[in-house]
Amino acid sequence: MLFSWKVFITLKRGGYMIQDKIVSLKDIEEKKRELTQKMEKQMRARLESSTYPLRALLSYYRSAMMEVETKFKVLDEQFSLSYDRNPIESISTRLKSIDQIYDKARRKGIPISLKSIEENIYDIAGVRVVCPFEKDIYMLRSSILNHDDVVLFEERDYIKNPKESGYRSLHLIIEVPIYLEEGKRQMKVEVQLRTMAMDQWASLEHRLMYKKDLPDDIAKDLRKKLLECAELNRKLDMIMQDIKDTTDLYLADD
Ligand code: 0O2
Repeated sequence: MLFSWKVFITLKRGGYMIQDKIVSLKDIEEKKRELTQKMEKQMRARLESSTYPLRALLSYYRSAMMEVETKFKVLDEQFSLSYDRNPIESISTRLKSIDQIYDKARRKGIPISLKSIEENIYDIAGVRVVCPFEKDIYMLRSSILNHDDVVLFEERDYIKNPKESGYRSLHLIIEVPIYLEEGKRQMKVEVQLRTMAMDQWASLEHRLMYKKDLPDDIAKDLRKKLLECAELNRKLDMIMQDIKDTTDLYLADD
């Protein structure tokens, strides 16, 4: 469709000239699309440059997480060669999302800045190691802390001192170096070490109750049941460890 359009053109020397021009609707649509694309590109560039430092920090955490995961995989490999058994059942990793980081910063009442996030939030990068037996957890703890590039920053032993909920796991916050173009950088990684029974309990409890808002009476009843399950799991771990120790003794005598 064609129609006549009065176009105002700003001349370099100032003033206006009115010019009759025949413009098609297709041309207008094309121009509109070009302008939208240009604006989107500019907005994306602005957004990317403003979030770059945070994305860079997350990528450092991801690298540190990979380093720690590899360290555990190597320990597992070496242990399996020496003792014909794997002390690690599974390893999983997770990086907190930007939203989760902001939520935690708000919850802890710390300023939302890169510096304060890095200084105050220790579980941005997480590595979860699930072991068959409780003694494997402490063996792996000693082995990883023996690495001369690993520094223990904080330790919470929720196996010896379970949480009120019944939650059990060994939490280590360790610092490991990552090597960047501009040099070495120490990064914190949270390691959660658990047995299969502890992991099963924590995964189900996480889905059912953890940080959920339930009516008080129902929550109280469910918490009691989950505590009973945690106790059953503790006994299960104890018996399994006992069976393992006995078979080891028997095999050693053989
Ligand atoms: P996700 O998604 O598993 O990472 P906070 O994170 O502030 O609540 P804090 O003091 O920083 O707690 O650390 P804490 O309590 O030593 O360990 C937090 C992590 O341990 C949680 O991470 C859970 O993974 C796990 N955890 C702690 N308590 C419980 C519990 O009662 N039940 C279950 N299922 N898991 C628990 P996130 O970030 O909350 O979750």
